[in-house]
Amino acid sequence: MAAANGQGKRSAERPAGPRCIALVGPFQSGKTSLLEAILARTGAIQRPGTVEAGTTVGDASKEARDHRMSVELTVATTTFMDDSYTFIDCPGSVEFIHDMRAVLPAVDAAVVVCEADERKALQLQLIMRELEDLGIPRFLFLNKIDKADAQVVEALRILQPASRKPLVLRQILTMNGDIVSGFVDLALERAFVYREHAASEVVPLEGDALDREKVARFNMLEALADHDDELMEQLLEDIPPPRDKVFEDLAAEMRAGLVVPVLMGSATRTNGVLRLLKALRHEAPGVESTAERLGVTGESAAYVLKTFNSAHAGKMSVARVLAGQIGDGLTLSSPEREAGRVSGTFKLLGQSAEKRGPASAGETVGLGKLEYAHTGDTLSSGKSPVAAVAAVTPYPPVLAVSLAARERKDDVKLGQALQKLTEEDPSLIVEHNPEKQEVVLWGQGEMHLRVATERLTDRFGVAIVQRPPTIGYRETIRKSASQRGRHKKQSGGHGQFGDVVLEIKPLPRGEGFAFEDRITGGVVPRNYIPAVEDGVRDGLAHGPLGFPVVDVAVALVDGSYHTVDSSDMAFRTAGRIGVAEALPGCQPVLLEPIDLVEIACPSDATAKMNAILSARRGQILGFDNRDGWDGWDVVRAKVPEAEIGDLIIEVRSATAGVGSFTFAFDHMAELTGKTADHIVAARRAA
Ligand SMILES: Nc1nc2c(ncn2[C@@H]2O[C@H](COP(=O)(O)OP(=O)(O)OP(=O)(O)O)[C@@H](O)[C@H]2O)c(=O)[nH]1
Ligand SMILES: [Mg+2]
Repeated sequence: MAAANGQGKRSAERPAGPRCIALVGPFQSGKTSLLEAILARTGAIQRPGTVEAGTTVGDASKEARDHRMSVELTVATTTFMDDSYTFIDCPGSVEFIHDMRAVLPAVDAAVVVCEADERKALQLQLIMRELEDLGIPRFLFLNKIDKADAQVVEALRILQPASRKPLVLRQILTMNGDIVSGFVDLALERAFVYREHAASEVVPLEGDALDREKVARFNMLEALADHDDELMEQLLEDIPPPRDKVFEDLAAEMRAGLVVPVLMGSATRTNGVLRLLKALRHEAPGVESTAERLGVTGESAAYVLKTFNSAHAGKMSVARVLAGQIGDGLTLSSPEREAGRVSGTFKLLGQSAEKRGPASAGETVGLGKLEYAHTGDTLSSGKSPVAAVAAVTPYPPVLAVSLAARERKDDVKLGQALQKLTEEDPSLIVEHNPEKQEVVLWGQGEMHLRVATERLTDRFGVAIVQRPPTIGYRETIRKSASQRGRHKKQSGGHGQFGDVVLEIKPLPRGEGFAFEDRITGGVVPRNYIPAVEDGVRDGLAHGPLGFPVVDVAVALVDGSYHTVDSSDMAFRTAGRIGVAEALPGCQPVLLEPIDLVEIACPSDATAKMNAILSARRGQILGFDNRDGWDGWDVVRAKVPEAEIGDLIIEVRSATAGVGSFTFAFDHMAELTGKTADHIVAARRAA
């Protein structure tokens, strides 16, 4: 990984070739607006659209427009000063974070778009950690400076705790009264005034701005000198370092992930965008470094960072070529499977896809019709597939909804649509539950599921009905009983006769079901006994409270038979009748599933989590420091499954959106009183 040693590569040379840059950052920080500004500035579009008017290249889907937020990533390739750049605008909402996580391994660098907003600092921390852990070089772009009332120094105080590496200011702002009017570039030592939607204009650096520049520049150089002894000496001896050396250090230390340069501007006014592009041009690493970071082997390799299914164009795999050349007609394989034959190579600009020739190392393109390719695959065209360069597992889902097609005839269509949705977004999971006869869609939160269900209707034309998923209640008994079950029917010729005596008793929790044959003297012939057991199981499938009965032992102790009229069927019926008649007298009691829940949250929210869990009948087990996460805790509790349903909504709202949890079935527990009565009554009514 590149992060360890910044002293190694000191080359300030500009890497040649196409780049792939992720735009990431907290919710609503202005990533999609920044992409728009970049595309306008580089001439890929005539003039920038706005998120408000729904005219941006990003967020072009109906769902994104409706909700005014990114609900999936946008890929856009443009050219800046003769180099090709593909920008990937990632959604900021934690519910859609998988799109970002799947992209990160393949990018050369990330631009973290953020605001000087204390409330978003934790979200920023989560994103910075992903980048730090993967060793992705990163810039911070402090956005919305047109409305910031705080000074940049103040902004740094808010933002620094989110990063484990020092944030290094590259610019300071100049003001005209209360309004930001321009900036000073600390590396160039040059002052600029902003012009809306146009390149900034150079102005003399003088007066108060010059004084502030001196201080800020010294701070920047000091941060760089921490990794460069020569620069440190120059600073100590008051020798002004040569400009080239400063740029060289900025580039080398950024590429090595030792520092995080902070640039600033306003996406909606296209301010600071050219500076950002120039920094990317000179400082962001190229595909060679990225391939090295990923340990790419082999002559051709491409990483699939997203999969789209569009109604007209079919399946499209967005891939970054990491080595070699990839284009039409090539058959690609991952280590697991053959992915298919490329049919169409496309340059992407949001929803528009333009056919083009083969793509070479560094380029990010759409590849058509790779039927068996998945997001996250490492594909290659050689005889033996190259090893996977990354494995991105989605976070476990936290919220579920039970779905059905409104009309039976759409059942198959619903299944196909769900398959397409999960192919595009592996953080959605479909669970078929035969016992409850329902299809359950699991996702990362309310909006995530909402967008998925909207797509089922809007994109795939399946009208659906939704309800909360069924909870797996059971029932058991507290008392033993002995019961005769008799089935006798005399209708015309052949009759039916089965007669059994059953002893039913409770078993310890979790033991399920046991059947015992205690027949002596052949009063029930051996060959009918399996049928009796089947009948007993039939009887236990629906207990007196309406749920499957568990943790019971049933013994067949006596009975009788008829040489002509007895049959498997008759004995099965007798077994069922015996159980059904016995259970109401055995003090049936409801059992509910209890899960072990672990909430990860910032420590100052731990007390709130305890309160939330207690209010949900949770039994708090305690809390610990979260391993490797300063200032975070993990709270553990045993919580009824019925109370976990919308837990994520409360957890997020109490943690500025950053809290999360995992859960796993732990045990079944008896439930009595009003809550139990309600559940039984609801079951009867259904
Ligand atoms: N004043 C001001 N508003 C901005 C700026 N950049 C973005 N916005 C506004 O911030 C809101 C969110 O902008 P987006 O570009 O959608 O932000 P985003 O980061 O893509 O949002 P998500 O992808 O949903 O996380 C919109 O209302 C934008 O108009 C800026 O520089 N200045
Ligand atoms: Mg966006």
